[in-house]
Amino acid sequence: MNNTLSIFNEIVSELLQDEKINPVSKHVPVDELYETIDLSLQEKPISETEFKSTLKSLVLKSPKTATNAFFNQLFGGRNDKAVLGDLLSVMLNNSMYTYKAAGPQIGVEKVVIDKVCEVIGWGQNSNGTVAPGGSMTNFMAMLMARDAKNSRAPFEGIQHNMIIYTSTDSHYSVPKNAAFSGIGRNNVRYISVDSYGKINTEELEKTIQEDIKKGLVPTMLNATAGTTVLGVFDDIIALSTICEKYNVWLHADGAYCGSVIFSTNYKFLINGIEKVDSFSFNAHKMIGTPLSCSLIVVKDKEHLYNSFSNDASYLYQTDHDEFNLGKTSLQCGRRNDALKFWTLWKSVGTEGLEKIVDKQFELADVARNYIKNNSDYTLYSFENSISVCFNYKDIPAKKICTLLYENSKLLVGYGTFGDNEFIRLVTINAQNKKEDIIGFFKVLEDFIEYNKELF
Ligand code: ABU
Repeated sequence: MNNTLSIFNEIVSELLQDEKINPVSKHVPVDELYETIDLSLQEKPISETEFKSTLKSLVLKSPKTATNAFFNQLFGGRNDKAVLGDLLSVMLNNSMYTYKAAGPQIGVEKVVIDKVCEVIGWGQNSNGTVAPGGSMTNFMAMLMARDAKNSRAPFEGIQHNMIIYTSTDSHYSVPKNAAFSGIGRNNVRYISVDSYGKINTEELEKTIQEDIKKGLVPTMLNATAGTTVLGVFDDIIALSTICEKYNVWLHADGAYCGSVIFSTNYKFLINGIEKVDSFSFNAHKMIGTPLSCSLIVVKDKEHLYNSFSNDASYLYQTDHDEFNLGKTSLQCGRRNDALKFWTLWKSVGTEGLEKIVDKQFELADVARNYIKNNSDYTLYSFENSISVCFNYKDIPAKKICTLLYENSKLLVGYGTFGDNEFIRLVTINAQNKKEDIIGFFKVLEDFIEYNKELF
């Protein structure tokens, strides 16, 4: 193992050096992938030297997500204390279903979940768990909503036409989860959004009333705290009033921006979060832990047991079920994804998490101001969002993003809102500085200036 760890250190040192010189890995076109890196598997073992050199090649040619040139998705950067926690979780290889198999690691997850519930303002009756990503925590919410509506559903299957409500700008996991849960994709109602991208509450209420008249069963509303494109927050307080009135489970999908709960300045964006039935957020997004670390918390922990607990005499062989986390999780075998969040939180404190969140909004302000002060740009997104959406010189966004990628300059994506397609710059890497954001625009402008023939 020590020898292998020294290979790990050697490769990682080289990667860290390389990231400084080449913040974007050279683009490997799909049709050249297998010629560029030897990924083949063969019958016989290979030498240590060949093994190491292949691994290095693989690592150095993979997209770099921790540098100041990665803005493509809703994560980025590298937090050393969180990486340490994740590496230790791999080394320990505990499985989180029982206290017997994970011991103090169970305490780590429980402390993280309890602290999140405390930050929300919930008491002892709340609880939560960790799952491999926002799609999965949203799925857990839908299953709990289904079972809360009809406690026979987990035993007999869906008996009624249950209906799910979500906005047109919500995450794509909602229809997938409706299919997985047996509720069905056709039973998802997509409610339109206003000019800022927030779900229309009047249309929502009207749709619920129409469904009730048809004898359908309104079951869950999926609210969004940070839509994937514009980074907009639905109005939780208004939605909670509607959900209470019609007995609809309210889930807040905060995968992208739910971490604003840690910020005194920005938690107003999810005012009323204590009123929801369930809330999920990804620490691997705004908090900056390595992938993946998605948390779901519920106001009433009974729902977790009702939907996810199952006896298994070969597994649960000790008492104290509160510490046998398999009773409340989606998976059976499950790594400790809470440890990376805990190591970070332990080292920087809640104040440190607040700084991480606030920095992203500061960087977004830098980007928005740059755009507003330069007439070559058009801005499409709004204040209090870490998604900065824009076009440059009316050049199609897709064309700019694709050429920047293929020429190994920057990784950034594009999105749409209404009839507009634009570049989406996500300032989620709190390790970036103001200069990195200005640098992003300079790289983009220079690339277009010196490659006019491509545009
Ligand atoms: N849930 C991941 C969303 C990815 C993206 O919008 O970039």
